[in-house]
Amino acid sequence: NRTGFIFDLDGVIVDTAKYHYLAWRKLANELGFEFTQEQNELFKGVSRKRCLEILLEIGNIKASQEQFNRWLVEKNEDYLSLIEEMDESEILPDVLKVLQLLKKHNTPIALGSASKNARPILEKVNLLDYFDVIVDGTHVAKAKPDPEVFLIAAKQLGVPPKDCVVFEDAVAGIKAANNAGMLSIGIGNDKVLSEAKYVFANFTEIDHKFLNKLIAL
Ligand code: B16
Ligand code: MG
Repeated sequence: NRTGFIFDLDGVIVDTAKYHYLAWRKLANELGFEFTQEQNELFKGVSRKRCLEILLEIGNIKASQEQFNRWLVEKNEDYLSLIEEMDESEILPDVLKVLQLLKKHNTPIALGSASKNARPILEKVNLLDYFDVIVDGTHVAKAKPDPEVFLIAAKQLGVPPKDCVVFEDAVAGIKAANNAGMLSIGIGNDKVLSEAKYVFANFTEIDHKFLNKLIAL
């Protein structure tokens, strides 16, 4: 059987978390409260709607459905203007090297992201061509830690879930990969991502030998 590789986007391929943070902080400040980098950690891998719910809980703010939806749109417009200038230079270290190696072996590759902006971001950083399948926030009903996003990706790749490897930076994403019965690889802090099968600080720490083993699983 072939191994399918599924990549999360934010925090794995690019660091868009900093732009999400700036857009959420702007909204919080407009509403009269602070939003810290630390609080932004809670937003990683979490859907846009759920992020706004948490933000309003932090600010102790109640909103009508209409107002809630307006803030969702406003935050996304600010976020889109922040990522407008993104280019290849924002691809995280050695991501390209790993994608190239996988491509060389004709490995099925998917994106599994909570973001509704995933496709335009891949376009901006010029990585669209590496992905056989893109499953993002526009395709899923249930957010990570639900395994839906990764199960759809596996299905579209034509690879059984047990033969898939997932790269994730968020706790919810590692849980989603485990719930899908896939091999989870955390990218980031091993204390935070302790539920992952393996953890690496970033892709520069993953060597060829390990990748070749995964390809031949
Ligand atoms: P959007 P990932 C996630 O991307 C981000 O980690 C999370 O912070 C964000 O709220 C979510 O996408 C939705 O993003 O507002 O662009 O639809 O890590 O799953 O690639
Ligand atoms: Mg992520």
